[in-house]
Parts: sequence; C-alpha cells; structure tokens
Amino acid sequence: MSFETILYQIDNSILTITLNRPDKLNAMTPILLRELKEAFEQANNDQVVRVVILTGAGRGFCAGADLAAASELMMRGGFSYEENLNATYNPLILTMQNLQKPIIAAVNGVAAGAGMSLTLACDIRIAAESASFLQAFVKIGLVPDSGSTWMLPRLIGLTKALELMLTGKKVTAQEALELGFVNQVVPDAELSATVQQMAQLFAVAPTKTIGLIKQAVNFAATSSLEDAMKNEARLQDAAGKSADHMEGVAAFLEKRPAAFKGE
Ligand code: LHQ
Repeated sequence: MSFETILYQIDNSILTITLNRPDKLNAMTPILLRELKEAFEQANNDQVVRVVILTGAGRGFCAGADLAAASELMMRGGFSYEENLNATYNPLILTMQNLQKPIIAAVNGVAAGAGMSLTLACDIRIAAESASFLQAFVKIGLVPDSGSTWMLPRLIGLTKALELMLTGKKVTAQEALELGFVNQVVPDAELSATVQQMAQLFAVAPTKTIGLIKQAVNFAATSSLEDAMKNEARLQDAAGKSADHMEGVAAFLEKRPAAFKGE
C-alpha cells in the first residue's frame, strides 16, 4: 500500500507502520489519521500479517494532534472537537483496540497528547531510553482524549494517572517503566533489535488465539466477573477448535516445538 504520511512495510509476517512526519515530530493531521486507520484495517484483513509494530520516524514518536492543522480547521469556522474526535481519533483507537493481532509500540522519542494515547492503545510498549511521555492536553487547555482517560487509570491506577493528566508533566521512559505503563526500556541503539526480537515471537505465535485473548481482556474491562467468565468460555470454545490448539497439544505430547500457523 502506498501512503503519504506513514510507511507500511511487511517483512516475514511482521508489519511495521512508521508515522512519517519527522519534521513535526509525527504530529497527526487529518490525512495521517485516515491513513493510520486504513493501515490497521488492512493489517487486520491481511492473513500474512501476524504482528504490527508502530513507531515514529526521526526523533519523535508522535506529538499528538497537529496543532497548526487543528487551528486551521478552527479558523474556517463550524469546527467541533466532538465531531472531529468522533469521526477520526476515536475510530482509529477502536480499530487498534479491536485489532485481532498484537501491536507493539516502539516508542523512539516523545509521545505527547493523542500521541501518548496511541501508545496506550498498543498491547506492548517498548521505549528507548531517551523517549518521553506527556499528557500534554492540559497545557493547551484541553481534556485528555483518544482513550487516555480510559487506558491510563487502568494501566497505572487513578492516583498517578490523574497526576499526569492534571499536570501534563513530562515522564521519562524510566519513570514510565516504574509507573508500569511501559513494558521495557532499552538503550536507544537497541530499540529496533529488541522490538524485532519480540515481534519474531509473535510472528510464530497462535495469532487467532491472540486475537481472542485481546477480545476477552477488552470485554472483561467493562463487565462483571460472571459475564467475563461466560465470555471466556465462549472464546475458549473458538480457541479450542483452532488448528493451532491441536498443533500446540500435539507438539507438547510429542515433545517438540509447536509450529503455529496463526489459524
Ligand atoms: C508540532 C507539534 C504539534 C504541530 C511539535 N503540532 N507541530 C485532538 C483533537 C483535535 C485537536 C486537538 O487535540 C487533540 C488531541 C491532542 O493531541 S492535544 C495535544 C497536542 N499536542 C501538544 O500539545 C504537544 C505540542 N508539542 C510540544 O509540546 C512539544 O513539541 C514536545 C514536548 C512534544 C516536544 O518538544 P521539543 O522536543 O522541544 O520539540 P519542538 O517543540 O521544537 O518541536 C519540533 C517541531 O515539531 C516544531 O516545528 P518547527 O517547524 O518549529 O521546527 C514544532 O512546532 C513541531 N510540533 N508538536 N502537536
């Protein structure tokens, strides 16, 4: 696929999506938002893709909404944040949340505002030592959006989530690790290799089951224990009928590594 503001590269079942507006720290324009959503939809439909890496070109991961583009839209009049979020940012975050494949954020630099929300919508976050995170919204008089108010308290608890959202202060990669919303921090020069290593694991994993695990966890986030267990049972039925489950059990009994096909 060919895009204007992102790069879309598949290598051995691993799709890397790179936000590609390095001069603006990959701030999100309406085109980038549309292209990113299209890329994730394409990834969901492409059987070859078994894991997605999301990263940024240049020294930033993503500086959130492009404020120049947003202010241009506002100047034109008739602009509504509500309509804008509901039409662009929110469908993108939901597409990521509902993607039936794992997403690894390779956080190479600053992730601010909706750019931080983007990292939170990924399943795994690996950050370079020099990366940083900020809930920049309050600094420009805005409410955290693109899922941050839902994701961040769940990931790190209300106390610290509110502190970050109310102050908009910048958090280093190491602090993010200690707070618990980053899985791993590595020296800048090792980010790519570390992320590739994890992606390789997912590239040979039972992909269909991974999609079902995401579904189960997403459902449980807003359900009772009873409903969550019923849903687990339903999804387990689907996993139990998968070719990869058969292969996993056979491989265990035959004392050999499983050769999962993702089906
Ligand atoms: C930018 C941006 C940017 C444009 C850096 N836009 N150019 C949703 C609905 C609709 C609209 C409103 O918002 C939302 C959700 C949101 O995401 S709200 C939050 C929006 N983001 C921000 O408020 C962050 C603004 N950026 C910053 O605070 C800093 O740039 C950070 C802390 C990210 C990085 O600082 P530095 O490393 O010192 O870099 P810089 O500030 O020098 O930026 C480098 C260039 O990138 C610069 O361009 P220039 O042409 O002067 O070299 C910036 O203007 C541009 N840039 N963020 N969001």
